[in-house]
Amino acid sequence: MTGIVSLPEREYVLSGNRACAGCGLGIGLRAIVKALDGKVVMTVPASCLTVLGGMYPVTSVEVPWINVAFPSTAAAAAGAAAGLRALGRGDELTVLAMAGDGGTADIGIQALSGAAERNDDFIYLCYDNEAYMNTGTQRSGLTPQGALTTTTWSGKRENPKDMPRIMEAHGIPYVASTSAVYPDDVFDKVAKARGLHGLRYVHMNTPCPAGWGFDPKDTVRLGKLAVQTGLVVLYEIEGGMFRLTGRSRALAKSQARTPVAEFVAAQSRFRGMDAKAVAALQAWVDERWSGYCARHTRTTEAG
Ligand SMILES: Cc1ncc(C[n+]2csc(CCOP(=O)(O)OP(=O)(O)O)c2C)c(N)n1
Ligand code: SF4
Ligand SMILES: [Mg+2]
Repeated sequence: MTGIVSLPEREYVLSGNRACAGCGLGIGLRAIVKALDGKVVMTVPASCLTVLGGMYPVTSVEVPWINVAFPSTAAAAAGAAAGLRALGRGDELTVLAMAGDGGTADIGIQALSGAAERNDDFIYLCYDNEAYMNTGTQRSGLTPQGALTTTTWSGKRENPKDMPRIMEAHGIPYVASTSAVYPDDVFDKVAKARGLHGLRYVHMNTPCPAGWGFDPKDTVRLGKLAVQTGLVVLYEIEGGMFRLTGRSRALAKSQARTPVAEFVAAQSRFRGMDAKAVAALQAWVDERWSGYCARHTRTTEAG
């Protein structure tokens, strides 16, 4: 396990990019590219990630990066992986498809599902800031229930899709859930994915001060609070075996989760939620959490 102070010092994401102050995406991206030693070719659709990357002829990221049409991130990555293999460079460079929650769970899911079914050889990383942020905060299939967006004026009514579970159902070799505010957890999971072959899926929760409605100085605090409540869970599934990791693993032992009400109260996107809505969200989190703990226990008991 990598500790936060032992992450490689080499930086591939330069300072002075165009993301908002306090954006969680930059924190996560730095750890991701470090875990790949910069030996990566990325495919990226329209998103805050494109904005962070910058406009030609300048860029803030020192790795090759192909901007692709919104629905085709996974298809482009499959093509890039096949091309590298044909050139005999398949072992030298990892292909990383990286898209937002809208570009993954809604608009890109068809190409992603096809690539997973074929077990194409690349890492797909969804950074989940829980709405279409680049275009001004519209709801996505991963926006949490109760959140106000410009297309859910009275709060979103539905719970988000469980994207890692959808990917697990494809029978791919590796699925992981992480958070950008735990760069060591991000690093370890991407490094592990790098050492495997086939379609590897990593889901990264990414706090967004602009869209969630909190002060940019609180990005890490909010991201950690999401994990502390059990709304975001750190885990990995390898060869069908489910394991909690990092802070979530410690929480499963202590059973000392923070009430979701604390997380809700810290963001203006939830200002429309009444006590009943918060209780419903808590019940949803509790049920999912017991499912995760039960799966983790089954794995540890199986040795
Ligand atoms: C086919 C297509 N539809 C819509 C858009 C407009 N668009 C660009 S970025 C974006 C939001 C992307 O949301 P997400 O994937 O969650 O990434 P985020 O902006 O949150 O980082 C949209 C709707 C587009 N570029 N192409
Ligand atoms: S809108 Fe959110 S995700 Fe996008 S750059 Fe700003 S803080 Fe980051
Ligand atoms: Mg998004």
